[in-house]
Amino acid sequence: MTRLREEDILDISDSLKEYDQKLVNQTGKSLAEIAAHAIGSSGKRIYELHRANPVGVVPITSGEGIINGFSRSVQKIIEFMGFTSFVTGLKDVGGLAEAVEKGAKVVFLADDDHFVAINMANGKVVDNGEATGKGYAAALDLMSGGLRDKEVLLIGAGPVGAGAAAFMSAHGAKIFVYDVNREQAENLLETVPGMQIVRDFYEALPQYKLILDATPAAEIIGKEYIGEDTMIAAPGIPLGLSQECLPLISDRLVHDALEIGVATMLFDVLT
Ligand code: 2YC
Repeated sequence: MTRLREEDILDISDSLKEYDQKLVNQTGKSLAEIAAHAIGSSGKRIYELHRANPVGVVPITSGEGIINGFSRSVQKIIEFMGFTSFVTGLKDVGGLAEAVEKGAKVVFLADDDHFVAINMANGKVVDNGEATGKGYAAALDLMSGGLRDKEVLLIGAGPVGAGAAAFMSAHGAKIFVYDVNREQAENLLETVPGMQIVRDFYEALPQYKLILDATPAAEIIGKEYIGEDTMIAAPGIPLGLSQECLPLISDRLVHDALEIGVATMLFDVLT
């Protein structure tokens, strides 16, 4: 799974307001509304029910260790959603104990292999990959005016792609999936009825206006594939579009390093 770099998350905390406005301009909905749409619930209801319960974020030193700014970015996104949140002073086991002692109802923590939100009250665990996939699919659903009966190219059949496929299938999209690892795409077919596998990526790519790029592959989509009605939701880090695409697609591309995934994790783990 991709490991974020400090530079990927450097300015998240200071730009949440403008990012939220950008999402409203692109999808008609705010970050919180996209997260609520992703899990099919009302953000207001979740907020009313749970805003009093603090959310703890625990820095984890295992594996490649702390990413500067990661815990703080997660905490700021949660705070932006209107919830009380804090980064624990201690790390690892001490941090988890501190979060519980401070009455955290939900705890966020990530090592190199898993990034989860845990509901301490009922034991629910939400994984960042699946939540991110659902959140981005929800954003594409809103940006496109609704995915029902529309063809979508899903690139990547890992945890993020699986989360996206579940949402898009439930919303009536015709999903065509490509994964460089064909077996992974075939495995996903078993849980997503009606989805079809794409054999040749570059032969298929020009045929799709709606694309969900759930891969960590960089620069796989060049500007020759961007039409004036192409819309791309790209949770994958690094971004799959080459730099030359950005001026052509700017307001029809949804892409961030943490925001949509964390917002969806929070609402999902509280419902
Ligand atoms: O600072 C810390 O607590 C580190 N242990 C955090 C490591 C996060 C590693 N995972 C990632 O960078 C990304 C996630 C944001 C989603 C998938 N990989």
